[in-house]
Amino acid sequence: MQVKTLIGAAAALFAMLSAAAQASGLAGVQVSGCWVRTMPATLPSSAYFTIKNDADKPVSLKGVDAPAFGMVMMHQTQSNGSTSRMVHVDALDVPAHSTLQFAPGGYHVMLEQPQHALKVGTTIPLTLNFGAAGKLDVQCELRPASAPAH
Ligand SMILES: [Cu+2]
Repeated sequence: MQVKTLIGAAAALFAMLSAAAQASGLAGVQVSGCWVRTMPATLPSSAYFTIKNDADKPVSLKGVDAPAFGMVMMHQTQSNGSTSRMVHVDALDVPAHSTLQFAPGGYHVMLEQPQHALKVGTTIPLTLNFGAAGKLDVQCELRPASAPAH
């Protein structure tokens, strides 16, 4: 079930919203298709993207920064029948030659305390922190709360 969801989300990637690694420690690592489900200011918004690691060594995502928000956390939604809950994620490994999806129903970046009004259709920057390997910046499209998962 979850794999199916991830594949569906992959189909929604925006090639134009991609970031190439600048730091040599992240050569071969790309972040693409970033978008945000934009919620009213009192509710958390969520960011989704795809990390593709074409390098010969694994990388580890240690955290995400979003200057547009006061609080940023990596979460995983875990579903168990009719109930689902969110679990905090400290770090996520992306093995060599593999892809990691942040997608509705799975991994997401929870964004709280927006620092200014969020305008659907515009973009906000996100910075993915891979520890000693370096950081990657990506622009994320603000989509409405009703945006389909894929
Ligand atoms: Cu969450």
